[in-house]
Amino acid sequence: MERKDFQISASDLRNGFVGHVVHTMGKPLEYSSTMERYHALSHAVRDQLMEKWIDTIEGYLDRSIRVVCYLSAEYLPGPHLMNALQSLGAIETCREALDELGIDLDEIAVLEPEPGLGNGGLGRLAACFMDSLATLGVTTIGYGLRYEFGIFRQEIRDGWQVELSDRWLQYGNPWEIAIKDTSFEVGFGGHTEEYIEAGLQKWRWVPGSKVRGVPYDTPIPGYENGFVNRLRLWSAVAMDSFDLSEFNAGHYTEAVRQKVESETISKILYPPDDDDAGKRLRLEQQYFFTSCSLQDMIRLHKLQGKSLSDFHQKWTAQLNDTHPSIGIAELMRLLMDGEGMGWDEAWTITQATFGYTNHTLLPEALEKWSLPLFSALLPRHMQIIYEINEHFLDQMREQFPGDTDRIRRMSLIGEEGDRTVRMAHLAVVGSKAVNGVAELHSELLKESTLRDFYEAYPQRFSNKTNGVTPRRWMLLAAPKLRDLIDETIGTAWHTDLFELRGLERFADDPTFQKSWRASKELTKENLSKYIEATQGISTDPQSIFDIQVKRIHEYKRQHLNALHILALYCQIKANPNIEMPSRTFLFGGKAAPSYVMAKLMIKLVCTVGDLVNNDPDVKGRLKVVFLPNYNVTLGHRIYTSADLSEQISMAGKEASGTGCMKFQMNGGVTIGTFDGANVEIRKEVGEENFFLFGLTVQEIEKLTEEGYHPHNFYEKSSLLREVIDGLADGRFSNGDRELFRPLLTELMGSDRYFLLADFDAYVASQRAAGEAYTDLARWSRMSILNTARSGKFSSDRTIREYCNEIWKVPVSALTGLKS
Ligand code: 26Q
Repeated sequence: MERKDFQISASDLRNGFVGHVVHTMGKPLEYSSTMERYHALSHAVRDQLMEKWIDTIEGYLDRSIRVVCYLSAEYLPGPHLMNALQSLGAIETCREALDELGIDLDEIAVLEPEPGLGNGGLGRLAACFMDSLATLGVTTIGYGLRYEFGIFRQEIRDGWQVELSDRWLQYGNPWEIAIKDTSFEVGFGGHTEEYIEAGLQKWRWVPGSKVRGVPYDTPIPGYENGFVNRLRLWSAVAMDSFDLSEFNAGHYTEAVRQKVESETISKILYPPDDDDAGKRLRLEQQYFFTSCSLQDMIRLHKLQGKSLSDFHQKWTAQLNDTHPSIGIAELMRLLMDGEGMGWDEAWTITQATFGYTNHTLLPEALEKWSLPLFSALLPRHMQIIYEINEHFLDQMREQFPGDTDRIRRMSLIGEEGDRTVRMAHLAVVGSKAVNGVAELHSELLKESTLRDFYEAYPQRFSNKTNGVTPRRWMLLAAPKLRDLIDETIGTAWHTDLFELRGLERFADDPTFQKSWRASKELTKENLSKYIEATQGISTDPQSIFDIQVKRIHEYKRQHLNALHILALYCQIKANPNIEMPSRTFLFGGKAAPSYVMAKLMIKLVCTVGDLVNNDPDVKGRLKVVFLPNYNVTLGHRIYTSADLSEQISMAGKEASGTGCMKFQMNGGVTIGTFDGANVEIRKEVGEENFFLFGLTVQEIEKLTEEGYHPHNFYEKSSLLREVIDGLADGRFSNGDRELFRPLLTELMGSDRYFLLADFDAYVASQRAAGEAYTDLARWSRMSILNTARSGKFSSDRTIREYCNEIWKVPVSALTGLKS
């Protein structure tokens, strides 16, 4: 790849913008609405990416380039406009261009609805990876689903979560291009048939119905390098032939019903729930996008005039969790039934194509499909999976003779209770590489969840610690911090985050510390204004901003955080003049709609907020705010405003976590458990710059073996008793004793997530953090060192590891180009 001059002039951008207002939106500039201006500007910026985008198509057809295909059911890219402008090095140019027309860029940019095509960490990780892949100049296609309705919009009414539909495509999406003449058919149901061709026994699948997949492409620009990849999301449309036969038979309403039904496949993103009704559709979605993606890869492969025997030389496909792992059986089917390849060759190619990333240790979260559902929907794939299983188990019997228990545990088919297809087992068996997402997680995978597989194929396993893109999470989200760092150490850190080490020598410099604090205070003030405007709650930017944002889940223990706030409140009530640094506690995150306990945790946080925000004794020392509808857009404000980052999951439960890295990069200091990526953050920043507390995985194991009795911890801690008793007797909830009973029953009963065991240690660690904060110079040093030592957590480092060790593709040496 050669260096390109991509500097855009203000007049080019202005002409492009005005041109689109007139020619695309059909309005004179003076009568155009802000939304129309957003669309016109997006088109003008997209135009600037188009030629570079077309260049990367050559890579798909260039025999010497291996293409990375990232297969993910979720993507959370965040708003495109400002990111695209930034990648072109044109934010200020654009501001200038619009200024002359009397138009404010920021007013336009806030109108962009973000594509909420994911639930949380896994979807956001896919988006960070796409940014790094483009920035490193790696030819990539990100494949996924174009959900018409993304993750629900969250409102909080009377402290309870309410879900509203997300109509993100309502006003059209200027960032996508539908490629309607490249589409694929995807079958469902029906039966399989055996037949003989040229003396060979073969199988064909006769599906009961078919759907057409149409790709919608979104450009993914690299940072200031003139390289643009594509995100290709599939949308389901009814097959024409469907309607025809029914129309001809005079069944008009039946034809329309079938059309509507087939198009529901890409309608809605599912939350991670146990909702039975959604199960079948979710499997349909997974198969639909995976099949379209593999058919697309085969089409592109053939376009080069190459034999399919080289498929794995040209393509490498990464499975983002098991959601696309049906692709292993689908590639086998396409190669054998479609291309006439024999089993052994098809299996060699399939295994050499896929890599599998695991994102969870919780055995109950490993994907399983009921066998009757699976074989009704995908009968040919069921046959193929049985055959893979036969070959695999034969091999295991040879490797572990007589160990029938092991064979039963490893089978792709689960036989306990209702029979199931175990997707994680399929993913491991059908891939060349398997990885976890943080060191601890990868170790625990080998020791527990995937232990048998590790013993069978040790060389397949590795760790790839997650990372996040500093382009969005630092440069875009905190422009003032960026300026300060640029002035201090230059700009190389934008594409080589280890360069931030250069800040270490300023960690104790009083002038630099002052600028550092000023930059953080500015973002805190902005967030305070936002909170005042949206929630009507005043917060003090001088107080400690102590923030926990992530999906709401018992293992993440937002309720432990709430218990600590209640403990501080009790201390104030007992002694209203007690000395205590002022704290603002911010929470954000969505609960799965059917997860009753998670919804009660939100209610708990809001109840604690009502209590402490309005009690005159508190004298503003505590503020608690639940920020509704936490998403990427809100994340920009939040990650840059934290003093303390709450990463308090029960040890061994959070595979990695990535929010922790966004806080750290922006100078947030972590209070956290020995879990996920926390372990590595602490190692990088040094133990004196991290507030560690709580039981380790081994200590929890030991306690469990000895018998864990939460009541013992309740008895031992007077502060804990006061908080628990207060919740039970309704003291914190206007006398309502019933409200939090389910929560208390869990905590005092089994306490599966060891909140009570960790409570005292958490309170002590919080006290230490509060003390550190009151020493301005000490805290500033900690904050600066957290940023300076965050280099490891750039997704550029993660992607380099995947490229070198799994995908075997070269990364471009180009970094930080500015023409
Ligand atoms: C499953 C079945 C039915 C419907 C939905 C799902 C489903 C959807 C999303 C299951 C899981 C997810 C998402 C999981 C996820 O986000 N995991 C997180 O991945 C991050 C990136 O690796 C890690 O940092 C987090 O630790 C991990 O929890």
